[in-house]
Amino acid sequence: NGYEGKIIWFTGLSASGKSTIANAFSRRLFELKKDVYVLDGDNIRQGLNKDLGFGDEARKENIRRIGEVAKLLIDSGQYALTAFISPFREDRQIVRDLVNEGEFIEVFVKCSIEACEARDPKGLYKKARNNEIPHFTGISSPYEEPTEPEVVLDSENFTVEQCVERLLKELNIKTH
Ligand code: GGZ
Repeated sequence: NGYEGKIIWFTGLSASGKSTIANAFSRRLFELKKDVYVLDGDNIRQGLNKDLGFGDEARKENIRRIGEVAKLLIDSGQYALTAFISPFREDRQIVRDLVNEGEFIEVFVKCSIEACEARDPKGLYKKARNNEIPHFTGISSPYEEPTEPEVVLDSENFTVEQCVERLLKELNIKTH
């Protein structure tokens, strides 16, 4: 391959659409013959990071390890798409500093807490409101919005397909 690997780092609230958009984007990149891999809760928090919970320190370590894995993927020439809340600015900056300039693309999946809570696909917001889940992002644990993300995707007002097309444009990926 052409060794054009990058980290595409999706950040946003639970139920904002990070995983859905990352997976749709990865299918599009695959069709365009790019080497791509998606890291998300399903393959990381169930495996490598299953020893980690959701306190501030655990989230920090979660993001640090994911950053190191994503860096290995770009070393192998892949697009590493990561879909984690990654609520702390400092932790996202640490990952940015791990790789070369231009190899870390921060994508803020922007969706209001009200809309995320209305979606509530797994019933987690409801549980968090009932104090059944401690430190829940947006309710009892902070989410620090990116101040200078490379891309902002408004997942509240645009479809997954529109967000994917927007990303291809923003990243200057040729589709022909
Ligand atoms: C936030 C939690 C929590 C708490 C479990 N706070 O919507 P989901 O279910 O599928 O995605 C959320 C996921 C968040 O894990 P991340 O690794 O992305 O978080 S972080 O980057 O902050 O480390 C949610 C579920 O795990 N979940 N408990 N307390 N989300």
